[in-house]
Amino acid sequence: MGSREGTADIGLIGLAVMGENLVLNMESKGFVVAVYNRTVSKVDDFIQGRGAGKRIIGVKSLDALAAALKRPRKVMLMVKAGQAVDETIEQLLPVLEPGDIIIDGGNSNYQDTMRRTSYVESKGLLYIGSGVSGGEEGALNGPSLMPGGSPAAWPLIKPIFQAIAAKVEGGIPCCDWVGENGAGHFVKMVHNGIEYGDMQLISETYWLMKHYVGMSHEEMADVFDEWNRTELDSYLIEITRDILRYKDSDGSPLVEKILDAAGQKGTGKWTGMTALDFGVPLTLIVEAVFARSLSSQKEERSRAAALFTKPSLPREPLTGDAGKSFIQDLKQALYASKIVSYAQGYLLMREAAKAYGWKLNYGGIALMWRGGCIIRSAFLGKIKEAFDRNPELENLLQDPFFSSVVDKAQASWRRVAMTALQYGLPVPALTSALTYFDGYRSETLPANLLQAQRDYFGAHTYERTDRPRGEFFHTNWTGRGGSTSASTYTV
Ligand code: NBP
Repeated sequence: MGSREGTADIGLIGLAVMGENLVLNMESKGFVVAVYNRTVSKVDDFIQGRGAGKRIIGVKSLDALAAALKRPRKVMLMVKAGQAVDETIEQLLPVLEPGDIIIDGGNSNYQDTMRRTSYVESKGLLYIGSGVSGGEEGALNGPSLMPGGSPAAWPLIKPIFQAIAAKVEGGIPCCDWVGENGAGHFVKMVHNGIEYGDMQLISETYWLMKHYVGMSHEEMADVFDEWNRTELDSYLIEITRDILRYKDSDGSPLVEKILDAAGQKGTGKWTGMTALDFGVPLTLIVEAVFARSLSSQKEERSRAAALFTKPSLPREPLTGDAGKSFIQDLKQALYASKIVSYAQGYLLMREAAKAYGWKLNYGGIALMWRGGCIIRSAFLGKIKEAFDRNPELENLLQDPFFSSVVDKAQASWRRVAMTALQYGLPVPALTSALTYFDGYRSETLPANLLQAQRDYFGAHTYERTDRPRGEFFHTNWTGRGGSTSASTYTV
């Protein structure tokens, strides 16, 4: 390790699609970037290609990378999530010094980030695990960045991170400190789960427009275009409009030629698994993950389709006032379901924050997602306002703005759900959101019977409505069992 300090503001390892674009973004904001890639030929390719003539220093070893950087060194990893991150950290530790910062910008599991933060800190260095959202285009022009990890590292990376992040009204960067250790990657995971939910909701809306209302692709695109100029203004609505307008070479809509078998990379599943671990009813996102799983069983669905009678759909398209009024209902149903999805996502973050001692800034998170990322939307501004009104907000559904929107949407939402159920059109996200809402707004639920069943077969005990909470009772239901109860515990 040489004692002379280098000139680069930051180093980046991993010149694949995300890494390359982030480097170009950093350079365009005036930072000098040193770049390294495991397959070193890619360094030359980049320096001679997209990086030519820019303040980018290509290096062929990690020693050279360390020597190229100003102190404290900041090294950002944009390598494949998983083992590649651990391996790269191991190789970096001997060439870095205490006080230097390792940043992982990949889609890492938040628990890995928690482990890596304490490991890297135990070596005297600082660690950041940051969610980076917005894909290739976001990386180049301004992603949403969600950094967490060692708090002492934040002031040191903040100027670079906030300079390269997307900006919303008033130049506010879509990047702020999220919290300690794995908080940044946790919030990114929830973002991805919400993305699954939003995409599924929009797809279900399209399905009803197509099969129940009988709309053409141009008509559907026009509706999404109109919605995009209202409270539903969002990137995903916008691209849905463009996708519906897109024609294949034969002039027909390309979307209808795309196989209805959805892929997934696992971040929605992680969100669902985490919700199960925390006991948070994240019903909409989990339904969205399962909807992808069911869609991917294409061949089996084809066999099942031949077995059952199909409910018959209206023969004629729903035109005139009936059509217009159903589209209005759909808009309300989509909006209300989306509110439920975000409410559930925020509940998950709240539970995790409690468990891990993170002080999450919920309004700030909405702002980080407001621009740059896939779920960017005007709606997130409303979430920010809700947390500004009440930073301790228990559930978004309790905010006066959101509760009034959902209350007004109820009748439409129910009409849409009933129509879908009547005609056998599967809309799991829309209906699960409504079912969650009905459960949430019900002071009483049939869990009294469920508790009786548990006590009947397992002596699991129950609390009584006529006694204070926390007192547990067991009944000898059959007269055969004893009076010993099982210990109570909650999972
Ligand atoms: P990939 O996820 O495809 O990873 C490719 C990079 O990882 C290459 O630079 C490769 O080097 C390097 N790498 C691998 Br693979 N194994 C390595 C190892 N053991 N040691 C060192 N380097 C290794 O790239 P990406 O799509 O640019 O994504 C980078 C990260 O950003 C991922 O975590 C991804 O999930 C996340 N992300 C991606 C997107 C997106 O839209 N693509 C969006 C947001 C976040 P090589 O050239 O030598 O093989």
